[in-house]
Amino acid sequence: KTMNENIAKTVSKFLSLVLRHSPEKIGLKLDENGWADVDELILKCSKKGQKLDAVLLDYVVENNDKKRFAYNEDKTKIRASQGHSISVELNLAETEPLEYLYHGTVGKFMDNIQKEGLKKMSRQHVHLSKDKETATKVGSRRGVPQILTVRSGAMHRDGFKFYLSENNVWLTDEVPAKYIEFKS
Ligand code: HQG
Repeated sequence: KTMNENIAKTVSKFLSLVLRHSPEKIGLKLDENGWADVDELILKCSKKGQKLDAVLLDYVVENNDKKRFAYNEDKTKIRASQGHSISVELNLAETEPLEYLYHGTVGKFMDNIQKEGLKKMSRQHVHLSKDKETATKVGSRRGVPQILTVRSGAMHRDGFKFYLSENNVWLTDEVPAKYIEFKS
């Protein structure tokens, strides 16, 4: 990996922390829609040891592997496109899902998921992927991946709502166990 990519990854992790979970760590305020002021973010990151300027921030927003962050139209504000644990209103449009979506997890959670379905846990939504490859990557973060197939079309017909984040992660409030196929 090039030096640039390593720096960009470090910055991405730091931004995930402050824009999704703990803005107070650097004394940053997010508005109710999760937006931070760009100049304030740059200043407060730099003060707290994460060197950052407008060029580097642009680079991270543009080249981030999952497009985790997005600017507003005039680039005065920035937010995480999904993955928050703090409560923010992203105002995502409800979107009709594909017939099947996928969730990557690990074996130790399977008993619980079979009993109570997929829950948001510490985040604002359950995260689902449009293909098994992506779900496999998500599951691999925690160990040997187990891929669950979610009958999202049936859920939608039964009244469950789905949202598509700006970076193409499917989000929903919960997935009851009866909509999950445990053999993939
Ligand atoms: C599991 C990454 C027990 C769930 C990825 C998961 C994703 C349960 C863990 C995004 C459960 C929660 C989110 C239940 C769910 N009992 N365990 N009832 N229901 N679980 O990190 O989906 O790189 O909050 O299977 O790409 O792993 O951060 O969710 O293993 O999009 O941008 O509880 O994070 O994106 O873990 O990952 P997480 P996730 P970023």
